[in-house]
Amino acid sequence: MENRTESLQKIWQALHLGKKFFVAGHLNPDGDSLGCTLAVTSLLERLGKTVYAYAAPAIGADLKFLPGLSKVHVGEIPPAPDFDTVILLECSDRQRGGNLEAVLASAKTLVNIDHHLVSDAYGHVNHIDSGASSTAEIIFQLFEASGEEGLLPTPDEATCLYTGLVTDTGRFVHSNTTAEALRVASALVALGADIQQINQVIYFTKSYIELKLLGRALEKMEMRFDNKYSQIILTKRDFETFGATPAQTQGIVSQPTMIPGVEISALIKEETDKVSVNLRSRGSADVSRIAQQFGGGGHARAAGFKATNKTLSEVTDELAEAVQHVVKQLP
Ligand SMILES: [Mn+2]
Repeated sequence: MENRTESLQKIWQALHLGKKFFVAGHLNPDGDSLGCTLAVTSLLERLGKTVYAYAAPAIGADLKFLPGLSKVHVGEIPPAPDFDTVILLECSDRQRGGNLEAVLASAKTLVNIDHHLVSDAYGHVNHIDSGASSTAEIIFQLFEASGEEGLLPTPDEATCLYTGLVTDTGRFVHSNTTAEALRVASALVALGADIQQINQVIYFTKSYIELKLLGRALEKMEMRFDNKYSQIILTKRDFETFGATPAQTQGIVSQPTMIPGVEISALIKEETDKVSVNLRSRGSADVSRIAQQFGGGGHARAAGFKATNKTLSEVTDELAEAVQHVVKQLP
């Protein structure tokens, strides 16, 4: 990346020049994607701009507390888009935002702000900083680069950005928890980010159904390959028993990696039309490579894939074979 300050200045030029903005993150937005969409939308409104904030469905129940969410058009793209400036956040390629081709084509200026390791420079203005913990960290740096105007996030904007930071760093646990990430977090708290609410809603709220499903999952946890591999299989019947959906399994796959010696954990879910798999690694094994063998992807420590033409037992067996191969090579 070119000099960070210069690159942020170019974004500011685009913000000042534009009048009619479209702002969006990626499909099925996470905390970073949605938090940044809301913070940038609010900033643009303060600058007197017309803004169309967009998010593609669905928005997770745990993010519904974010201030300003009612302004976001969920899944609704205007029929004849005529935005002069489009800001895409968190999108490593121009398709990540969903079905936005007409919107992107209408833009005189496309601004791309992202922190993914592999990211296309598809915008007229590109700010891709893979050293940043989150896009929220970059947006805070953008505020700091506002120069004479001295613009800083409002308490609501700070809440949105802190949500992006805390979720992308896994509550300041993942390896992207840098000194800069913590500096930005500290500044956001000083600016009034409502961390009590964020923590309560995102980390200390689970439904009865989710907790019952977690109980079933832990009961069904199996250890294989010298206790280095933990496998949890949730069948259609398990979901039916509690009236749960496969989306209500957040956090389950990470539980077994707390057991000393477990290197890889898999959550295998039998869904109506597919089998989906979440993988976690304690750090020695790269589970994204396993996921890739099955047409999926992700990061070294967190990855996944979906299989549409295989039975639950086929996926389970083929995955175990791939895992065994990796586990054997670990020291
Ligand atoms: Mn992110």
